[in-house]
Amino acid sequence: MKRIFPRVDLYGITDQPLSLGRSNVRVVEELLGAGVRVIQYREKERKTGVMLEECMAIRILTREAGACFLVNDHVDIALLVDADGVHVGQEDLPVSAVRELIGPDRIIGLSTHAPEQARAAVEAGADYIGVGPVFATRTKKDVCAPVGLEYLRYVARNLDIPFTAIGGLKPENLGEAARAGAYCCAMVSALVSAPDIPAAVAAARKALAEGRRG
Ligand code: TZP
Ligand code: MG
Repeated sequence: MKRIFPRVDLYGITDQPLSLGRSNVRVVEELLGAGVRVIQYREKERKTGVMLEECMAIRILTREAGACFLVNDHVDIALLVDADGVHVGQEDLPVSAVRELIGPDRIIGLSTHAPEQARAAVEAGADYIGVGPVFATRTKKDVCAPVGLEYLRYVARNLDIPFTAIGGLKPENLGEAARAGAYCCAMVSALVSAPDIPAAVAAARKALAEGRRG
């Protein structure tokens, strides 16, 4: 059965080095407990065997919570743990290749940074796109300059594909992102680096709701 990228307000992404000494599994437990329903496992420095073990545990937790579980880059791990899909960037395996490996039913997310990339993602059969970095971020090392709210507005107004805003999002600017058309907002540091993750999730939700009203 085709898995669907759910319509949710918050999308949590792991980052072990930013997690204040907590394990990824612990952080995901807290995110799920706080009601986050899309989780992406994203690790750049861990050994593959460790990533597989963490993803197995996270698959169990996300399944219990009814949450969507995506794996960044590692198609092999996604398949081994029966993740709901894979998220790739512009310089990773192309969507067509990922599709060949994971089949028609799993979700493919693609990071995009400009209108032509977004249109190409639709063309290639991505199931959702990442739109960003909206604001400056120190989380991703090889990231391009912030694309700002303009590109977010473009996607919200012109394209029919599910999307998530990403990059430098935090309670202080989520209102702006919401007003530019973001519904789903993906965050790394604002969530995983928070000493109190449920409080961070609540603050993000409040900021988004206020932004939508304003
Ligand atoms: N892709 C574009 S920006 C980014 C990724 C993975 C990092 C976002 O991290 P943060 O901490 O939410 O700015
Ligand atoms: Mg990648």
